Amino acid sequence: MNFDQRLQALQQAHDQLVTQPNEKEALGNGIYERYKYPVLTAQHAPLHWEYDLNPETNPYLMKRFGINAAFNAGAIKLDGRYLLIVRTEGMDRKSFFAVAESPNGVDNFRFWDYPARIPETDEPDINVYDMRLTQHEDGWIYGLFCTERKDPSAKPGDESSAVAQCGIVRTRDLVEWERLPDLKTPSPQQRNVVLHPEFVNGKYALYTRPQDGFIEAGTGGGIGLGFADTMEGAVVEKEYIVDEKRYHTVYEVKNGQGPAPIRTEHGWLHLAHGVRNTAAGLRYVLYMFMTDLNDLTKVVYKPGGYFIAPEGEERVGDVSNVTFANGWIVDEDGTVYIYYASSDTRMHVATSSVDRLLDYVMNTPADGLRSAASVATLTQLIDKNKAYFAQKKNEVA
Ligand code: M1P
Repeated sequence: MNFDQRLQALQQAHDQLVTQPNEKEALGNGIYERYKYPVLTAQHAPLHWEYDLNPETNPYLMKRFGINAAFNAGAIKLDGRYLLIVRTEGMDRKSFFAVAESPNGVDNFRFWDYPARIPETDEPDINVYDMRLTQHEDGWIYGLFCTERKDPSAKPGDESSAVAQCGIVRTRDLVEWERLPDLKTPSPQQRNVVLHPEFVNGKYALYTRPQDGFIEAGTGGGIGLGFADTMEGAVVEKEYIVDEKRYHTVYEVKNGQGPAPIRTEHGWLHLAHGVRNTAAGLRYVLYMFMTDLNDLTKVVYKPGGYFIAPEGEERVGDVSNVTFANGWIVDEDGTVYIYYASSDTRMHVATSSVDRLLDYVMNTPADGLRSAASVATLTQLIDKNKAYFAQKKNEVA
């Protein structure tokens, strides 16, 4: 195959992938429907990112800058376009942000021509990832993300220890980005920090995830909430734990807020991830809860167990057995597009509606925290169903 033939074949394969119509699963679980194909993968990266397309300087048409994964995307709808700000990871392991756009939210996602150009602070970021976008009532769109740098106190020879903190940018259009100082909190490290969309008593409210070390939440952990007077040098003096990690649950090791919560008439709907330990390593699943409209520290509903867990091919990837979500979009008609990543490798979508998510969160039994409580909950449901069918039978007789 010569250069031109190879280029044509690559273009054809790329076009086919990017324009592949997606299909909603037929039955689902009543809460949401998954879609058949991932919405974004490393293979969605434009050819002009990965290849030097000049036959004189790249006669073998080989990859010059390989993309390894496209995952953990923040999401927003702007001017009728569904936009994801994707954690795009090169083969060199560095993540960067890139925007992908779709006309309908479920397929035809295409990356913009250039990755996002995120300015740095005086202390350069080594790795950046997992941006949460919040359209704040102050008029700005904020992007809060994890900025990772080598731990200055790492012992000689330790090339793994890192410090994770919350980087902050703001924009109006996802094209021009203004970098603000990193968030300051009382915790040694932070990941999964998310800005609440409304002021609370005139202050910015931020969900945090206090943690002692880079991986371990340690004595920290739980989803915290703190308040800052400004985002131009944001400082959270105190973190209130809203949703703590707990023994023998799907969030026993650590948890973290997903995207910014959705305001509903009953309360704020939250999507989060929870992590448990297994003999095969950590397992990341998504779960939901609701907080009080007037008191963000108060969890008013919390269904037991997971909302989305990795299934089928989703179970395998660079970091297997992981689902992670930091973006969702609510449409004008109440449809909710839940963007979730699987195994630190690719992006998927599941759709639901605000009404269905409210029903799920408000009417699903809570985790009873003991096997006997699960049996009691199940028995109650079976009794209810039996009584219902007995009554129907009587009505017919
Ligand atoms: O590898 C799974 C996830 O691990 C981290 O999440 P958390 O801080 O909650 O443990 C992040 O690196 C995340 O990007 C990644 O998907």
